[in-house]
Amino acid sequence: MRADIERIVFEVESNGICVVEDFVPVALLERIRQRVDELNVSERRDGDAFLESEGANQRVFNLVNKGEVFEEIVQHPDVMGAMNMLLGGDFILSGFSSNTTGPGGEEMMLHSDSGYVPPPHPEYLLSANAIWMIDDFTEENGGTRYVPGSHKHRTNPDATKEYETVALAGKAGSVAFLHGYTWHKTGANVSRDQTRRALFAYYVRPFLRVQENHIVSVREEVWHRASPTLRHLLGGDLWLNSIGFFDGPPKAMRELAFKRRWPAERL
Ligand SMILES: O=C(O)CCC(=O)C(=O)O
Repeated sequence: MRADIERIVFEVESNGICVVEDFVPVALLERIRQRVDELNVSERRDGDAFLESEGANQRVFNLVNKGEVFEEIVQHPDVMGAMNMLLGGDFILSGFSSNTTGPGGEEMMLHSDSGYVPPPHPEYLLSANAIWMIDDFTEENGGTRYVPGSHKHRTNPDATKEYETVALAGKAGSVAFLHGYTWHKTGANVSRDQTRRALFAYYVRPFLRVQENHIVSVREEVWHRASPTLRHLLGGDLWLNSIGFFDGPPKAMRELAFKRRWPAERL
């Protein structure tokens, strides 16, 4: 589907969140489910699993490195279109993880995805999340909860206070776009037998330090087949010709700078 990017941006900026239903075609949803399930099983089996709530909740990090379906969807054109408008025309991937909640899964600490930047946060947006709902999100199964209007505060929640949250409910196959200053958390999974699988594709302005160090942790095979968009998302490009050097600027740039500094007669 082609989403209405301007509506998404308007709602995220006004309400701190926008849910787009029927975003993910059924066949794609099945491929995502299958790979998330495989990873949940294999990381537990290999003793590598990141578990919370005594194993009721499970995260899988660095998804770009763990399945071609994730390489594909992290650069989904409609997500790119929305992020482009939200994040000032350029952005990179900070992290891409799944979070599966199971019965007994506890709620997370309330936070915003820009909480590590000293408040007050700038008026412009620093980060945004695309939440891929792989199962229905409900009040019972640990659907994400958020504080409506909190993105306007441009600061972090006070950990000593209680805030009223609402459940981000939505059908499997929806994608929710979350403003990077919206206070939110994983909900408690109080269901008897429901699992909630979700993906969190977290994008930031290109001058921020990223959560996952893709330059180091993404396999060469993935880099080799990456599209220009994916390479850019993984931090493989220079930003403003000055951020992201590898042993200084590329040779062509050095020569250019050298010529500028030393007029032709002195070369
Ligand atoms: O699992 C969820 O619903 C929320 C996860 C979250 O808040 C995060 O990854 O920052």
